[in-house]
Formats: sequence, C-alpha cells, structure tokens
Amino acid sequence: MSTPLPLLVLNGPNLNLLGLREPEVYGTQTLDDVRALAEERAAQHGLTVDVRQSNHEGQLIDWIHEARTGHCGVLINPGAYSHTSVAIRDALAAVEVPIVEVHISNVHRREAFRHHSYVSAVADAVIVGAGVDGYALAVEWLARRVRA
Ligand code: CA2
Repeated sequence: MSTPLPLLVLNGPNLNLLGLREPEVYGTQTLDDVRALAEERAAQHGLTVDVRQSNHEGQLIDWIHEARTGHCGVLINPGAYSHTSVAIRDALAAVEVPIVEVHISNVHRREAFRHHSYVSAVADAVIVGAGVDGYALAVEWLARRVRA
C-alpha cells in the first residue's frame, strides 16, 4: 500500500504564544506540546502530521490550498480569523479532504464576537472547549475518517 498523505494541522494568529501567556484561558501546554500530541495520536493510526502556525492570513490561505493535493485531512484552529475571515472560509470550501475546526477555549462562554465562526459552516466537525486535548480528538476523528 502507498504511504498516506500527512494530516495538515494549521494554527492561526497568536497561537505561537500558547503556554507562554493567559494560562487561565489556554492552559500551560505549548505549541510544541500540541505538535507532540498530534504526532503521537496520528502515529497510532499509521499517519503523520504536518503542523504549522502563522500570524498571517495569506500564508494560512496558501497552506490551505496546498492541502487540496498534499494532505489527507485538515485540522485548523484559525484563532481570531475564525470570527473575521471570509477568505479563509472560501479557501477551506475549495478543499475536498475532511476538515475539523478546533478551539482550545469554549468560545461560546466568552465574548459575543467569538460566538460566530465563518469556518464552522465549511468544517465537517467542530471541537471547542476541550483544551489542547481537542487537537488529539480531532486527529483521532480525522484518522478514522481517512482510514475508513
Ligand atoms: O480558543 C481558541 O483556540 C481560539 O481560537 C484562540 C484564539 C481566539 O482569538 C479565538 O477566539 C479562540 C486566540 C489565540 C491566541 O492564543 C494565545 C495563546 C496564549 C496567549 C495568548 C494568546
């Protein structure tokens, strides 16, 4: 059997600060910890992950376009772009592989401007408020979908 394409794990603006500030909202685990847990969960299913983070909307869109041919699924935490970016929504709508949107915090318990996400309508599944465990849950779900 041929080697499966990796899962793309995309992180939007400010998520490079994970574990370094606001632990009461986002916990104490860093983006490197997230990478390790995503890698570990994917490996349990014979998959690999390609974990990336950018503070730039256009860069995230270019990476989403790569997933059209280079990845078997997309996990995205678009950060604050969830609440503002029609462009990221449109890029994801052009991707045919399964997509999971993840938010570390429960955005519905927070400010009203975080309650709407442009991404949710084009995601196949959405996980909010499970902390960084949400990444492991999303990888698990994507792996089952891809392996099915
Ligand atoms: O809960 C999430 O995962 C969010 O996507 C995080 C975004 C926020 O704008 C969304 O509404 C919900 C913010 C990411 C900022 O991450 C930081 C992490 C540590 C310290 C400061 C910011």
